[in-house]
Amino acid sequence: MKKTSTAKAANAANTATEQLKESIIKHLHSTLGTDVNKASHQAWWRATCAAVNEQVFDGLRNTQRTHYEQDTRALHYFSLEYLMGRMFSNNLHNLGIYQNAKQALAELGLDIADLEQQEEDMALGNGGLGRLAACFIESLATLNYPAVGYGIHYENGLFQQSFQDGRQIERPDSWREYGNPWEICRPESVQEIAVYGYVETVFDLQGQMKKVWHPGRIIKGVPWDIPIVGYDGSAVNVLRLWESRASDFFNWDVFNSGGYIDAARENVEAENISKVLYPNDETDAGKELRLIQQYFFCSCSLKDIIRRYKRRHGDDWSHFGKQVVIQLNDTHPAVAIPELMRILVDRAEMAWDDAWAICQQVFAYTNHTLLPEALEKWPLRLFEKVLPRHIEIIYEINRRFLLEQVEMRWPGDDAKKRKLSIIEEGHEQMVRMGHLSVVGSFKVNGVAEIHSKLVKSDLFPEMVALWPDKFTNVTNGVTPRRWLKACNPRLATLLDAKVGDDWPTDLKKLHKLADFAKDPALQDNFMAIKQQNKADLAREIKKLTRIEVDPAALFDVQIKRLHEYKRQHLNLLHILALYRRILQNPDYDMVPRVFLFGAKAAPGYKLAKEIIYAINKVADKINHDKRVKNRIKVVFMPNYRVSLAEKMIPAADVSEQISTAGKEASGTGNMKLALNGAITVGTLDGANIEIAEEVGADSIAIFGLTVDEVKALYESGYNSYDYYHNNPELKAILDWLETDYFTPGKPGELAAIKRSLLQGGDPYLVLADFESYLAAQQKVDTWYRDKALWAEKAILNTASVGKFTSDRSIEDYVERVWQLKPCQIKK
Ligand code: Z57
Repeated sequence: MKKTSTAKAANAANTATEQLKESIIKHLHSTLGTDVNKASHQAWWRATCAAVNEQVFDGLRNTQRTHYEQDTRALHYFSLEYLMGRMFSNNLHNLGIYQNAKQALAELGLDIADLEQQEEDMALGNGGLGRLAACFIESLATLNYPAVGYGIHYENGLFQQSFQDGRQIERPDSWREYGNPWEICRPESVQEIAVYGYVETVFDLQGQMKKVWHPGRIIKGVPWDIPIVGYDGSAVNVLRLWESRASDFFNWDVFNSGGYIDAARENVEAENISKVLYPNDETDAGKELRLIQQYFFCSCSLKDIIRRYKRRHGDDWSHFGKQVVIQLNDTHPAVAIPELMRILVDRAEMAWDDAWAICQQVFAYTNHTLLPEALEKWPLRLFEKVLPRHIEIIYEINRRFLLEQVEMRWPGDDAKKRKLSIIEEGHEQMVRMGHLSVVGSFKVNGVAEIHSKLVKSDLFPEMVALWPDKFTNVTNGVTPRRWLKACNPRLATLLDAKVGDDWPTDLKKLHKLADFAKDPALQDNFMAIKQQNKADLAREIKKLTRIEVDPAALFDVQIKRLHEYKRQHLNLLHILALYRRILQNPDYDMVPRVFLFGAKAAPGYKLAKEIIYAINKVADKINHDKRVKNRIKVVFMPNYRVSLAEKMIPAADVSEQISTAGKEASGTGNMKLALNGAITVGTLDGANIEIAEEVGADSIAIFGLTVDEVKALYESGYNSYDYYHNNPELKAILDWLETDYFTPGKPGELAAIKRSLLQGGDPYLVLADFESYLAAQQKVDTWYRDKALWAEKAILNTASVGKFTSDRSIEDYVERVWQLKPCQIKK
C-alpha cells in the first residue's frame, strides 16, 4: 500500500517536472524570443518565471472569483513599504514545486541557485516595518484570509549601498529597469486623484451649505498587481501598488493651449510621486512630496475598495463597515481617515455622524515606535496647501473630539485639550498624525507586549482613559516559509525528518526537537548544518569583500538598519576591548570570532554614517594585524537587504539584539536568527523579552538595564562621564578613537562617536550598558568552548520560537482586530 502511493507520488512529480520543463522551453521561445543554445541565465530565469506564473495566475483567478462570489469581508493592509525581497524561490516553495523546478532545470543543465541570483530584490521598504508587511501578506494568503495589500509602486527602491574608503555611497535602485516578471498592470482599474487648489463654500437649492474642492492638479494612479501565493494552499492574494502618471485629460488641456514644455514638466512632476522610496527609517521625512505620496496611494486605494464594494452593493453603504477593514501600518497612511470622510460627506452626501461611524468601523492602527523623531507631524500650512479640504475635515474631527470626548471627561481642563488636540499649537502649528490615527480607529496595537504597554502608559495615556478597550497588543512574527524553509534548506530537511514536514504551517511542532536537544546525534547533525551554512557564507564574504574568514570561528551577527538606539557602536566598543586585550596580552585566550555587520544608514543621518566608517576602519586595521592571529575578524557586508539576510541568518551563531531597553518596539530579525539556531545576546527590550520567555534563561544571554532602570537613570540625571572615568578599559577605548591609530595620519576621524557618548550625553546609554554587555559576551565565549552545551542551546532556540510565526500574529489580528473568516479556494 505504502509502496504504491509513494510510486504514484513519484510519478506525479515526474509529470510535474516534465510539464515544467516543457513550459520553460516554450516560454524561452515564445516569451523571451531566444533558444536553449544561446539563452543567458537571465533569459532562463525569466522563462522559468513565466512558466511558474501559469500556475500563479490560475490560483489568482480562482481566488478572485471565489472572493467575489462569496462577497467576503476582506482586510486591506495600507503600507508605504513592502520589503518583498526576491519572489522566485518563495513562489516555488509556496506552490509546492521547488523540487520539481530544481529537477527540471537540472535536466536542462542549469543550477536553480544560479537562476535565483538573477532576480533583483524588490526593496520597496526600509527595514522592519516593510518586511513585516511582506511577512503578513504571505501569512494572510497561507491562512486563506481575503486580503489585499496596498502600497506604492516605487520606481526606485531603497538605495544600493557600497563603501568607498569605508564610507557609505548610495546609488539608485532601479529594480525593474528591465521589467519585473511578477507584476501585472491593470489599466482597467486606473484612478484619478486631486491635490492642491482651494475650497469653495456653496449653498444648494435647499439652502444647505456644501464644500466644493476645486483641485489644482489631477494625477493618475496606475495599479500594478503582484500575486501573493499562500503556502501549500490554493489562495493567491494580491499586493496592489500604485504608480503615478500625469493625468491624460490635464495634459491634453495644456498641450492644446500650446504649452508643450509645460505639459512635459507636469508629466515629470506627476511621475515624481512614485519615483523614490524615502530612505529614512524611524525619522519623520516631513517633505511635501512625502505627504503627496501618502495621500496619492490612500486615495487610489480607497477609491479602489469603494469601486469593488459598489459593484455588489451599489449606493447602499450600510454593509461597508461589515465588508471592509483597513489596517494602517503606522501613521504613514493616516490621511486615509479624512479622505474616507471626504468621500462619504462631500461625494456620497452622507451626514457627518453616519460617515464618522463608518470610519470608526473600518480603520485600525498599528504603532511601531515610541521614538519622538519618528512620530509624524505635518506643518498645518503645508497640509492646507496640498489638501485644503482635508485640513477642514481634520479641524472638524478635532473639534468634535475635544468637545464630545475631552471636555466631557475633563471639563475645563485646557492643558488636557492642548495635549490631546490633533493640532499642536506653538511657533508653527502641526497636524499630529498619531493622534488622528488613534481618534479615527477602533483598535490601536503595539507590536510586542512591552511596547504595547508603553504605548498605553507613555504615549497615549489619556486616550486609554477615554477608550480603554481600543488598545491591544499583537506581537510581531516572521514567515517560517522564507525565513527557515527557503533560506535554510539543510536545516529544513533535518526538521522534516525529526518533527514531520508540517512545521512550516504549524511552527509549534518544532517543540518536539527540544526532547532531543541533548542527543549527541542530533547535536552533530544540527551543528554540521550550521558549519556548512557558515562555509557557504564564508565564500560569499570572500566574494563580496575579499576578506577571508574561518568557518570554525564563532559567527557573531548584527543585521538591522543603522541607528544609535540599536547601538552598533556598543558592538564596536566590545570589538575594540577584545583587540586591546590581545595587544596587551599576545596570548589572550578567546574563542575566535567573526563579527558580521549589515546595515544601511539613512543618507542624511551623519552619526550613523560615522559609525559605519568607524567599523570599516577598525575592521581594516584588525583584519590586517598579524598579532591578532585571526582571533578577530570584522566584516561589514555591503548592501544589506532581504536576499543577503537570507544568506547570513542561517550561518549565525550569535544574534546581536542590543538596543537600549524601551527603544526597539519589537524587532523581527531577533526572531529569524533564533529560529535558525543563533543564540541571542540581548537587552530586555521589545520581543527579546518574549523570546527569553520562550527559550528559557539558559539559552539566551540577557544583559543591560531594564526599561524601568533606564527610566530611573534618565530621571536621576545620567552622566556618561562617570562610566568613562570609572572604567579604565572603557576610557582607553574611547580615547583610542581620537588617535590616528585606525586612520593613519588623520587623527580625530573617528572622534564623532566618542563626542556623542561624552559631550553628547550618550542619549542611548551605551556607556551605562558597556560592562554588562562585555560580561554577557564573556558568557557566550565560555558557552561556545563546550560544543555539546552550545549545540543544546542552539537546538533549544530553534525548538522554542514557534510563537513567532507571522501566522500566529495574523490569527491574533483576526481575533483581536479584524474579525475575518478564512475562505477556502475552489480550484
Ligand atoms: C520601522 O522599521 C520600525 C518602526 C518605525 O516607526 C519605522 Br518608521 C520603521 C520597526 C521597529 O523599529 C521594529 O522594532 C519593529 O519590529 C518593526 O518596525 C516592525 O514592527
